Amino acid sequence: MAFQLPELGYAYDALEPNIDARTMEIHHSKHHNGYTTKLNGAIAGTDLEGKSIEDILTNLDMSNAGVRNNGGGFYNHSLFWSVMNPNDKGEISGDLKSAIEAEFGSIDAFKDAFSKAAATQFGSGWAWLCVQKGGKVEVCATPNQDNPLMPGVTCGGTPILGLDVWEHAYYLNYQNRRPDYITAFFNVINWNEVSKRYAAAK
Ligand code: MN3
Repeated sequence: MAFQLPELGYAYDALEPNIDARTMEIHHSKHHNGYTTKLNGAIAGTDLEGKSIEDILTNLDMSNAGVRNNGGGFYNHSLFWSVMNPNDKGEISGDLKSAIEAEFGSIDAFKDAFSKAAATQFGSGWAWLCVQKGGKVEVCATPNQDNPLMPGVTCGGTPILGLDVWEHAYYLNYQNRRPDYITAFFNVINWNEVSKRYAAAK
């Protein structure tokens, strides 16, 4: 069974004014769709066909550029859409809140660290909140479509929150103002989903 482009679960304009509808439509129906199609092409007829995306990325041969770029793109965007929701934002609470406070000292300090990682990733890439076995959380960033599941990526554990900082994610509305886009992202994070992913991964 080939990988399918996941649905957003909300309308393209649902994240306005934080993320505009045109950006969401192009990002999902063109960019993410392209990664999905190319991933399917890259694994067709190989022993990766039929494996889960997590399995493929965790055991990836990093010299396999087709699967690295498109498998990363497929997984990263699927996570990204799921951790945003205009109707079900929730709050940072429970075990996740405790883990964040233990690592960063406060929620505000975590937001600063995440925003800094997103703002200082040079060129295209992603900022992450990851969780290691045992529940310790970490903020980091990766270039291009790499992510923390991939071998040798110096960024620990399972990603539970990700922010796309490629220009295609924000340029129509924010142009060069990446920091404004990062600030707006915090208005639409679905903390209930992030908490669920924390509980599953720790
Ligand atoms: Mn993208």
